[in-house]
Amino acid sequence: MVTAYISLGSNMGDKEQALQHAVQLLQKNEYVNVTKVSSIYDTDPVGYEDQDVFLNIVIEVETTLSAQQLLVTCQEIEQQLKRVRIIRWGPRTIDLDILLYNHENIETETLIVPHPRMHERAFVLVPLMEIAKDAVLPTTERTVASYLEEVGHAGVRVFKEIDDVEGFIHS
Ligand code: A4P
Ligand code: MG
Repeated sequence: MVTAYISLGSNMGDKEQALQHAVQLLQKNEYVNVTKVSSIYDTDPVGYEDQDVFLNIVIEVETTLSAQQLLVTCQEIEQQLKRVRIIRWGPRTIDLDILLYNHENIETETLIVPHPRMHERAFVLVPLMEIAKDAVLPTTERTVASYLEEVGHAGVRVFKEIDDVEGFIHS
């Protein structure tokens, strides 16, 4: 059993419902237990200018899946939610990125962990800080807190506080 952190982002359609649905699907997986959920944050888009604001969360999971299997599981959830999206909302309902997996450095064709852009993104660092303030990136042994100090909170606002995983899933 290992601990991993996953970032979820949505900027189309019912964003909050997309986040909730994705976490529900992860929790339903018999090899994954969602142990923490951050608050929901309202975040200015990073990278591409011309798009709607995002809602972002970070979750903690305990899992017996390998990192590669966890990636496939996340991609299946993206596909499952995308199906709804193609009919009604257009692209990018939900994006799931593996941030950290058991303090491992992973670099394969399909998976890089820690996520290569996480340390420069406030929309990842702010929610991660909330649920894992002592987490350390295995690449540099620097804490999430130290990266967040550098990056700052600009463009990231609390949208809704979340009390616990079950409350979020069933809200
Ligand atoms: N991949 C490699 N490493 C990982 C990992 N650690 N986790 C590969 C997940 N996937 C990983 O991803 C492309 C490929 O990355 C996958 O096939 C996988 O094998 P994708 O999700 O299909 O494509 P994408 O979402 O366009 O790319 P990516 O890299 O996820 O985009 P970013 O860089 O994450 O940017 N602004 C705000 N405020 N909030 C956001 O959530 N998100 C993005 C997406 C941009 N701006 C944003 C937000
Ligand atoms: Mg992605």
